[in-house]
Amino acid sequence: MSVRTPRLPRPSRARRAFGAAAVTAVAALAAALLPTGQAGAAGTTLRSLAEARGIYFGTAITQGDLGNPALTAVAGSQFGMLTPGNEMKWDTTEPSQGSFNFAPADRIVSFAQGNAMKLRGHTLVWHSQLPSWVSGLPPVQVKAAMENHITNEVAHYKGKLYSWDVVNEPFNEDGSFRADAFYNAMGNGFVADALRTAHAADPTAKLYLNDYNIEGQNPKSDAMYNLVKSLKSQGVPLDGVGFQAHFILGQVPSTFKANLQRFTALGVNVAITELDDRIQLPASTTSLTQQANDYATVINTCLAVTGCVGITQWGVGDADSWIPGTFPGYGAATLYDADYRPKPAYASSVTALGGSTGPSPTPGTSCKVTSTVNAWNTGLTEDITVTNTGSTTLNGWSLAFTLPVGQTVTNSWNASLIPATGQVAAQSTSYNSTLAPGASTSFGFQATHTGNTSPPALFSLNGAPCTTA
Ligand code: 9MR
Repeated sequence: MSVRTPRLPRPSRARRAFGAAAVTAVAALAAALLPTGQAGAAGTTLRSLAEARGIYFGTAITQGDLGNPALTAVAGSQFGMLTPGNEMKWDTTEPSQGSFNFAPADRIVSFAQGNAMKLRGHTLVWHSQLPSWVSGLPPVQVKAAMENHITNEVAHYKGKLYSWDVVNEPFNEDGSFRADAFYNAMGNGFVADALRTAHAADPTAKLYLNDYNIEGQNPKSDAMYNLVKSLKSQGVPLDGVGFQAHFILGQVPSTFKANLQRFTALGVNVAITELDDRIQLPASTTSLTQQANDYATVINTCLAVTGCVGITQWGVGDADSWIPGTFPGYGAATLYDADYRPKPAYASSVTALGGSTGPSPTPGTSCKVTSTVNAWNTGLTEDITVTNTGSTTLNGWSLAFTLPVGQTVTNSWNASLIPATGQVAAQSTSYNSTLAPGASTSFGFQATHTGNTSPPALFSLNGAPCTTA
């Protein structure tokens, strides 16, 4: 059982209202900047940073993953919430009628408890990974089978789970209900029935509806919105909506935040439940930088929405992701590469959560920065020279600075800039990573702006503050 109780997002928390070669090079660069291999500054984890901000940061693992020491080391240290990828689905838990098998999911629950992680149960009622005996039942028998399934599974895990995805993916893209075994037998009333049945079996678990392609405002999210509104008005036990967030690079919807907010306005929490961001392979410095921006956008969105309780990435590293198998030619969708080295998106996620991936300042490090801006009506270029005024040779440097509001980096030279706005880290490249005492190096970037063409401020080199000329 649990060694200690991890912190739950709860109402008392301040912001909670409710309760390629380039790939290798970039990953190696990120790893070089993250001396422990997985974390940045000592003690910094996605988990601890997220919890300090009042949200959780989770991942999904499957039974087979438990035999991978590199994977479990990252999962158990960096993530505070765990979702079994497959093991709580109907085809595993009740493969033949009335015969339950919780052993695979129990192993994942034990792993989570051993690492003081919370758990999201996934999923009770779903058209997929549904054994054929259910879809083959006469419609008149489906309701009893569904209720029996929910009652047994939820009772088995009573008191052990933070939440349940009670109903998964009920809608078609046009917002109509998916004509699965449950809808065909009971009409849309199956949703309320499933929620009530789950609540009776474990009154403390948070009950969710979960779907994909509902992150932006569109016919499908409108349908989910209307369903939630109707369920809440009937007093059906429903605590939250899960937004799977299986994104395509550069396509986080512009309506994401407003969409989450219209749901929380209905009195439910929202969660990002299956986050990934797929890249057309091979990934490049450009695509990995875009991915870093996408992850930061998702995190910043959740942090900005009161009632967004947390974020779960679907899989630990790129090798564990469902993406390459389902979308041939795409992959590299997670925060970690195939060897569990943190990618640029890891660094941007840490930064978005308020942490730093930079090393602790090396004793004897000090620096001076000069910068020049050339601006026109909508854009600017900025040239920055940093001088090592300290006594230590830097082998790999990262110059952190704050970009003025409205400036967004579009490209850079002689350094990689991540993310494109706000708190930016300019990281050395292979040919300029050594900076001896007294030596200077220059890099630059192009950015768009919305009127403020001031230079960046608050420079620090490898964690040590710089003077500006
Ligand atoms: O990650 C799961 C993968 O191992 C399974 O093969 C797949 C079968 O549908 O399900 C994956 O998880 C899905 C999740 O349960 C619901 N949303 C979509 C996810 C990706 O398919």
